[in-house]
Amino acid sequence: MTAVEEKPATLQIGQPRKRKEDRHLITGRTTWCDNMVLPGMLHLAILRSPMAHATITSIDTTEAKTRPGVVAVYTGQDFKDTQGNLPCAWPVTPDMVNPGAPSLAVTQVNHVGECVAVVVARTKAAAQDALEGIDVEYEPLPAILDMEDAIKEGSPLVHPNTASNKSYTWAFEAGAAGTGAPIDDALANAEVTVKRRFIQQRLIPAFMEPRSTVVQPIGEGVLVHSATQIPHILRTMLALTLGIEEQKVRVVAPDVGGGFGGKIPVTPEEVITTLVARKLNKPVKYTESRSESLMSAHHGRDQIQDITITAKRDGTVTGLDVHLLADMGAYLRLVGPGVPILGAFMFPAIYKIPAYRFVCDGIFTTKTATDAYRGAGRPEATYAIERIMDELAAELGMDPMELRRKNWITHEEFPYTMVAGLTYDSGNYEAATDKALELIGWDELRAEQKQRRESNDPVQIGLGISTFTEMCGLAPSRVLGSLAYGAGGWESASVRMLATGKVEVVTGASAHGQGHETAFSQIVADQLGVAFEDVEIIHGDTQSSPKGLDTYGSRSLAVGGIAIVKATEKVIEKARKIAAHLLEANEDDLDFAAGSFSVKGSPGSAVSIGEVAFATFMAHNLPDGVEPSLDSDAVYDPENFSFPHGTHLCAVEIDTETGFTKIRKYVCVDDIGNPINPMIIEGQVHGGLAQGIAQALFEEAVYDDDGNLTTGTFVDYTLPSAADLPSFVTDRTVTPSTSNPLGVKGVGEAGTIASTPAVINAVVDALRQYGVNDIQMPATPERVWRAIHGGDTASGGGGAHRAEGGTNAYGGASTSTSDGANS
Ligand code: MCN
Repeated sequence: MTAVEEKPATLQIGQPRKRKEDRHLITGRTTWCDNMVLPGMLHLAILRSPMAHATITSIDTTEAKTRPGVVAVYTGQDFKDTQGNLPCAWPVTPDMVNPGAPSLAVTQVNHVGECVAVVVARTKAAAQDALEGIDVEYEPLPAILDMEDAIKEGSPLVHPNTASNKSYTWAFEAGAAGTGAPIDDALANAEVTVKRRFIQQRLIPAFMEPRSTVVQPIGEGVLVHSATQIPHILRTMLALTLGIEEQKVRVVAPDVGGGFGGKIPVTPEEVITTLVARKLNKPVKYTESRSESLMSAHHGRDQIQDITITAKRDGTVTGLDVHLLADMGAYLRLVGPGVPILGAFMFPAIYKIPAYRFVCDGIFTTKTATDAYRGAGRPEATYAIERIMDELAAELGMDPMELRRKNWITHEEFPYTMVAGLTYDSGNYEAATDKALELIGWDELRAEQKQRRESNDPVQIGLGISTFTEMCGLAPSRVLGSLAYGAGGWESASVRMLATGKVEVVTGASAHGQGHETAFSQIVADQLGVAFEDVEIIHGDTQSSPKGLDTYGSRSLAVGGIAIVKATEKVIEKARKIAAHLLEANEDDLDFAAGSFSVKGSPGSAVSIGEVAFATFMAHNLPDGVEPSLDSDAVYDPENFSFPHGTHLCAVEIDTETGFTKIRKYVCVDDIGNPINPMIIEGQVHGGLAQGIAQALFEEAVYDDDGNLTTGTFVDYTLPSAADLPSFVTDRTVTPSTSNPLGVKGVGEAGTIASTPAVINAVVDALRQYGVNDIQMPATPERVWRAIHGGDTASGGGGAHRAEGGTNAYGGASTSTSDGANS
């Protein structure tokens, strides 16, 4: 038992370990899909619809077929019997209308950018050039862009096979447990009522690596490499959609450069590449251009929110009534219909609201389909409730923080069952808020605000609050089942001790920038008492990791991480049996600490888990009936969601002469339970903040009246850069989750969910003195200027929100805003 190299075990959980995966990501010594070159590989280019809505009357591919290097040209007609429909796994109501979504249009196009024909050629350039040789004739149909118009009697239909442009109505109504308070009573008897319409503009998940797929036919099956968040789900869905036996489909998500939800669906491009590769029996690669990505990869948000809050004069909230119109775009994507429904559980947020109603209509328009985008339904809900709490405070003449304190769940009241049905296991809103107020210097800022108002300073200050919570760690399978979601919420793990004491861990989570290899290694190192460096995390390949439900909904730690804990516990139990045998002791007399089994009371009599692994490999001296392997599997189905929360405070300076908004200070105190890796957490929060602030101030997908995306490049779709953002002050309180053994809550979406209302509340706070009580996002300088100087605050979107001359409004002080190396 000496072949094992012993390393001192140190406590890893809670340490800011540098990310293991970054060396190869940063140096490019890695596999991105588009880097792959296979013998005989062909390249695919896609002709996309220039029309928002049209009948395809003819497609002539003759000339394209004669172009140099071209191997084949296909249209929807070629695959009309084999392509099936793209899967939608979330039929939110039994009568939800799903008109079907072909990957390659056959008779009609329903949004600009829809796939119409493909060229397969020996080089990418040849394929791209030959697209010009395809002649498509379209008979235009009316573009349908406005959700309210789309559901008016007599509106033209997006899909000829549906009776209306409404896909579904999902409704929920409840009075808080024991109160039975109906919302209609709350509305009828309210002392104070505040109504607002908030518009969640359409956003584009602009991941760093464009989508890319390489498909290699192997016998009757396929090996699919794809820049996807969901290799396991993609495998099952490709099998079901294309009728390939599932065991013959292997999906690999190699290193994936970000997703933010944008790589969740099964995409038309993945299906088309698979169809073409099988038809030609050759490996085929497709990588989208950035313009294709912005136009055709799914979009996020796009909701009209009508929200009414009722309260007593003393500020006690008595009811909340929410009606959403949610733009599905032209088709239902994998989880698109369910995204706004996730929000249904989050509108009541942290407040004890006795009566609640939520109704959501999912609407078809002739725009790119929508689906999950970082936060998926929860940023929208958080925005609406946190904005309307400020409006209620203004109506009552009350301090907005005081109103929140009056209505939130106090820390003694946990666990607390919300009116929307969720039971929040733990939280301490008071602690996070007190810390945030102190960090930002709230009272001083209020004093300065007063002074600037009185002196009519051209630069005015606004202060914004977001005391948010969210549900993540998706999700208990039975809850998903009750919501008609088409999969479970479990996650799997395998932990294998090798002969040399090193450890291989297979996880069903599929990282695309989150640093799982590092955080999961930290957990395993502490559990087994082995060195952090001795743990290898294997993921993202359905052959080596056959069971999994992938990465989204900030679930990988709170679900996948716990599966790993459970598997290590089983390994330790087995090791204990073998150790007892080796030490000639009773199992119950052994202690296990820091990777070593020792006999209680005689610490000199000990054996390390590495030695046990070696003994297991040798198998010369194992207890009777014990198999010679030291490994175990676990599948963990969480008992509850996790509920991160926090207080985000934002101070903005508004130049009343230019309308430019500068974030003077942004402070967030997040509570995500026990931290595994504070450095990763910090990165996740920074990236999340950048995306949430981007919604507030910068980004909007804009369509013209004909349904063309006019923000189809990064010149027009104004993604902020680091120079556009301030240095963030981040801190934490720790209130462990009581629903999982690590006490952890997710962090991957928190910054995005919390930050948008904090910023807009600050902007409105600065503008309230001019009679302004709302501003349409993104709050561009033009919109802010119009709000101050009188006029329409809804127009003026899509414009750049940059400091003049492109200089950094933050004096070059911006820190990194990335989530990690590849986000
Ligand atoms: N973590 C931790 N301690 C905690 C909570 C989390 O150390 N108490 C670590 C985890 O171990 C993990 C990371 O933080 O390394 C994020 O964990 P988690 O909250 O479980 O989220 P997921 O890993 O499931 O990631 C999904 C989440 C989502 S839904 C989006 S969208 C998003 C995000 O992660 N997209 C991202 N962060 C992203 N980061 C990058 N770089 N790129 C994306 O596309």
